[in-house]
Amino acid sequence: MAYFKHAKIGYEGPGSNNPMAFRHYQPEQKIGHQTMEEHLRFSMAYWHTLTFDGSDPFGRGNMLRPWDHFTGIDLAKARLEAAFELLEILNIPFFCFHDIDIAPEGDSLATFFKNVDTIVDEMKGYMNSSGKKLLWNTANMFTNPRYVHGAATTNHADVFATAAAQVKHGLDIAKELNGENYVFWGGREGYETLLNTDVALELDNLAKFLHMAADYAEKIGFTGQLLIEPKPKEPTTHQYDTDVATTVSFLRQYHLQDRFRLNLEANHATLAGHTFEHELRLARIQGMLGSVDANQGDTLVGWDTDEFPTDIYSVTLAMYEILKNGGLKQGGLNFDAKVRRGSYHAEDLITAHVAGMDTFAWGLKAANALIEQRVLDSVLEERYETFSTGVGKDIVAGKATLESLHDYALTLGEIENQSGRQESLKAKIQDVIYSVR
Ligand code: XUL
Ligand code: CO
Repeated sequence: MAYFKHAKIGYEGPGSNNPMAFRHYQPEQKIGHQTMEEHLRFSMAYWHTLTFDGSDPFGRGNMLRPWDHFTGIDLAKARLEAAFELLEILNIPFFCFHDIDIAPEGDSLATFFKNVDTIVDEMKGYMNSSGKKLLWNTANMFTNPRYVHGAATTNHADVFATAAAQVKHGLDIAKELNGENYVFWGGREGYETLLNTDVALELDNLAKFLHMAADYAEKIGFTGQLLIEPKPKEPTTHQYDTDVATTVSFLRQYHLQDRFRLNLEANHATLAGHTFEHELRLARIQGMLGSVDANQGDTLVGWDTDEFPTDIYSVTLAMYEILKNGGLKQGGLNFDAKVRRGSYHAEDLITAHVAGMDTFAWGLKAANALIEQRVLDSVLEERYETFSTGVGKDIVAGKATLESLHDYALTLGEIENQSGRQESLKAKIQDVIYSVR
């Protein structure tokens, strides 16, 4: 059965007025040494696209999907079919899911795992016939009421054990489906108040949990990357994996830094008070950039709106960091993004992805031009020039001491600083963005 009566989206170029066509995304187009498809590795998020019904704290679901007349495992099978139709129409090579997105939980953990396995079996068939791949899967350890106080950071050992069971099952699925990554987003791994929380025990337990997961992945020969997705708040007030800096320091403290990398989401960065590119930069320079959840937040509100990414300026700077990282490698660009409650037509699911894919394709072209023209590299070279000779070179080489610098400083006259030229740089970036259009 065809849920979407639409042919595969084609490229029409920047002059097109058709929302069902790409202006920038041409999978085969070479940018540098790789094609756009190889650079971008787009992925569709099952939860926002196949299961989200538009509900918010003030209103019930308003998105009636063409598969919604089914229930239970039949609904799960219908969604699966629709998912692979959408991947085909959009020419998206990867997808991501949580265990509870793909199958009903039933009334016990054993039934849930059985339901998931039934769908995974069918999923494998669709994957084999379509060539679509799993970017990552994950265990949802935040929706079921048992996780009210956390999963790996719960106060209840039986909840911890149940979470461990879900992750074991998730890693088995990742291995079975040849997933390129496996993600840990700490849904309720954080706390509301210190008054009832043993932070030290919870952090130690979280580290133990992650070591167990990495040990098991190794044992079963799962070769995908294990990724942690930082987020500062929502649902808990104080999430343990607040941002890149906090998460990397946690990983180092518990000797997990060689076993995990990071999955970075734009809206999580802005919730943490950072730009998307800041988080990407910090991960990149530490060799920790694993994959990306491509979306954007509304900076006027303080929650995770998960909008489709359409901000070309931010996306260009994000693609700049990704290219400077040497690409995403096993990672990809997963649209962890949902259509607005007002965009409730099934067709909006297609146009939203087209908009996001096109923004990233355009951003890729612009970022590549920024690198080829050495726009920012030459700024850095000039701006930090004093560290390439004399006393600066000694500082960088670790040869200077407080005493040697004291003696040197006393010989100095007035120091002449240069302008940072931020405004003209921003204007230059706009020039480059519009020149590659
Ligand atoms: C929540 C979020 C999740 C993770 C996977 O904010 O981003 O969807 O990406 O659990
Ligand atoms: Co995410």
